[in-house]
Amino acid sequence: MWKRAVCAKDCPDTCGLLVRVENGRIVAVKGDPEHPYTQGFICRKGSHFPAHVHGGERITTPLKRVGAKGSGEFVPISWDEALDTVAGRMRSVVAESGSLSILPYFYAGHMGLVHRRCGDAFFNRLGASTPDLTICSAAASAGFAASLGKGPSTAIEEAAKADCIIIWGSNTRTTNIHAWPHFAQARRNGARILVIDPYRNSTAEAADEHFMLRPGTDAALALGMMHVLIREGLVDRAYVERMSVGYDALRREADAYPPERVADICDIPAARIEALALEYGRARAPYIRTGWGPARQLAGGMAMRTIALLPVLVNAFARPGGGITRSLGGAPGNTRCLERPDLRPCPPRVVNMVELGNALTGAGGFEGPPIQMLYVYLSNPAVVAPQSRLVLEGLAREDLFTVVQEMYLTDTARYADIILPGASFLEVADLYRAYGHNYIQQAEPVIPPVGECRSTLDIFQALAARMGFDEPVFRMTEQEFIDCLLAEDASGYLDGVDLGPLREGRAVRLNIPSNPYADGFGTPSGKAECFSASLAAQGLPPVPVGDPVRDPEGEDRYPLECLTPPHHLMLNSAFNEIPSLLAEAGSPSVFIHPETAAARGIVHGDRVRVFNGRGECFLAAEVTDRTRTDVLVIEGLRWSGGPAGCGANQLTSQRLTDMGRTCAFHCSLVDVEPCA
Ligand SMILES: Nc1nc2c(c(=O)[nH]1)N[C@H]1C(S)=C(S)[C@@H](COP(=O)(O)OP(=O)(O)OC[C@H]3O[C@@H](n4cnc5c(=O)[nH]c(N)nc54)[C@H](O)[C@@H]3O)O[C@H]1N2
Ligand SMILES: Nc1nc2c(c(=O)[nH]1)N[C@H]1C(S)=C(S)[C@@H](COP(=O)(O)OP(=O)(O)OC[C@H]3O[C@@H](n4cnc5c(=O)[nH]c(N)nc54)[C@H](O)[C@@H]3O)O[C@H]1N2
Ligand SMILES: [Mo]
Repeated sequence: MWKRAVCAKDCPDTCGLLVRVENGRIVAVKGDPEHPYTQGFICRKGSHFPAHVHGGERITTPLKRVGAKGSGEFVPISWDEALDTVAGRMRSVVAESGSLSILPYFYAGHMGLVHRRCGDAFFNRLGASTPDLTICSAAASAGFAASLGKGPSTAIEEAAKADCIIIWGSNTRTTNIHAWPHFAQARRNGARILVIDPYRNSTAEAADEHFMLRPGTDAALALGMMHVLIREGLVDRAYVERMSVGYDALRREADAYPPERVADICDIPAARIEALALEYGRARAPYIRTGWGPARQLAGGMAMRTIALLPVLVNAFARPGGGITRSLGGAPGNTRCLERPDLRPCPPRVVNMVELGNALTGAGGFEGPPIQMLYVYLSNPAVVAPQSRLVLEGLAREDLFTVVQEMYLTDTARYADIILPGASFLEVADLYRAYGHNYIQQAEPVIPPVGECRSTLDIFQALAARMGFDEPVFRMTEQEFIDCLLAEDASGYLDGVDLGPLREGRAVRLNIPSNPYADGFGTPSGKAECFSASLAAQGLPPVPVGDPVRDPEGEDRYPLECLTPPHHLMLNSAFNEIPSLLAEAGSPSVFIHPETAAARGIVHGDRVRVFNGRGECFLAAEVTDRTRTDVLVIEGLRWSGGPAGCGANQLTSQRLTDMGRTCAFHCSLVDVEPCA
């Protein structure tokens, strides 16, 4: 029998799934052909969900550490002992150091609206520190919002009608695979697909043209395109007058970016910049898909903001198929019923999750009560957070008590004092939104929790009972939270929406326009903001500027930029637990340009050490012209199983981006050498 489900992984597509169950076990997973957006196909990772759920290494009982932190030596204990130990430790930490010395750390291991945020009420009631959820999209959102306002952008399906598609810093064919059929449809109708990315990723391989720019130079490239659009009279002056503010200031800035200057900054020939701008400006329906890549740079907010103004200048929003996409969808309902900030006994202390290394070690001028207890769920910070060496040093602290709720013995779980076995997404009910389309869907458990595993909500409700928290929210069920989200909609996304099909497990289209910018902009002025007073108020340049910002700790010491984008067969650090996928992915490797390799005596297949002042990483050399001479690329986040391994975040820094206070994951200066 095939049961309907929803993929809960952190990917824009949030696929509709069909899951086959035999004798209580999941034996096959495929795409649901009736899902209106994901249309019956799924990624290679998804077809491995049977192994993800039933893998031999899955943790199925609570565990207590018996060896040194990091050693991975644990013994099974009962749930009562595990929960009593955690609650007892919470009480003693609160008594001795205050509740703010407890830090919950979670991100997106499970994207369901209920289970992802069901720890919020608990930690608010406890008065714990609050993690600032900045690790992924904050710079991209902030940059985009400064120009076009908050909220969903152009629906990807629209792009099927475009005649010029620019994929700007997104590896669509790996990270957002259901977008590609729409782009391919446009191509069959004559559109060209242009990719702007510092390396030839799987999307650039399939494109019509690839602009292999220097990392961090997108704002300059966009200003150079504007320069040409203005000079050639391709700007829709009437629209810009009516629907934007500050165009004259932008025009003056763009004046200073003729293609010859931009060519030097971006390392792309002036003639190609000129041609790119003309193709975009003369298109009937120009469409841009920005990924998050350009935002994972120190001036990443500015990069996104500048790119987002291009469609304004040509009024792409007036042409069917034109527009710009960053993020879609939205959480319907009143998410406060889950988050419950009203339960806090004391003012919050917010800890940026990018700066976990500092928070755990007191480095970098970390202020306030030191962290005495770390509670990790739906995240693997030893692998995904920047500057791993510092994170691991913190996790190794003997005086830190660490709880990790996990399905597998990840690098983070190895440092836990107590591990709580988490149920997988196929073992729980939840409501899902997506960030790559405008549908929501509800899923019921396909099988009961494996072994003694428990859902995230179950675990927090059990802990709340032990802590004596008696507010009704700590007795609510999954279904009650889902009902509450759907009943108290503050977003307007449910207006006029028939929720009937939702109860049958089918995807339902939210009330979100496909071309939202046609109706105006969610900025303070209600117009597109070439000049942003709110950026000025934050001390940031109010008008786009094109100066790239490089990793200051590496300047003059390490000559190569290092990018650490997603791997096709992994999802951030997830799927490292599946041996067959790891085998298919091959040894962890680094892309090195042939000239760069030759200059260092490195040949294809050599074991190399990539390093900078923050850390080092041991990988196999993949000598290839898919990257630039000055750029190394490490695709994917691998588990190391120990401190000195292959995790790319050994090399990244905790330095925050210009907007959104997020991580500049693709902005690290490094060097590489052969291993002895
Ligand atoms: N298979 C797979 N799919 C995934 C994920 C995964 O790990 N694996 N992760 C999921 C998550 S959480 C997210 S947020 C999304 C991310 O999806 P993407 O936006 O596709 O990923 P990014 O890491 O932001 O990198 C996108 C591209 O930006 C490029 N890039 C880096 N620096 C620059 C720059 O300065 N300028 C330009 N123009 N490009 C640059 C990188 O080389 C990369 O090709 O994907 C989701 N989907
Ligand atoms: N260098 C570098 N670092 C990056 C990035 C990059 O591009 N480069 N990308 C960044 C981005 S975009 C993001 S979003 C973050 C992601 O950061 P995280 O959200 O921490 O990423 P994951 O690796 O998916 O870790 C989720 C963990 O949750 C567990 N898990 C998954 N599903 C379930 C479940 O149903 N129940 C339970 N109990 N556990 C579950 C998984 O086993 C996994 O260990 O990483 C960031 N880190
Ligand atoms: Mo992400």
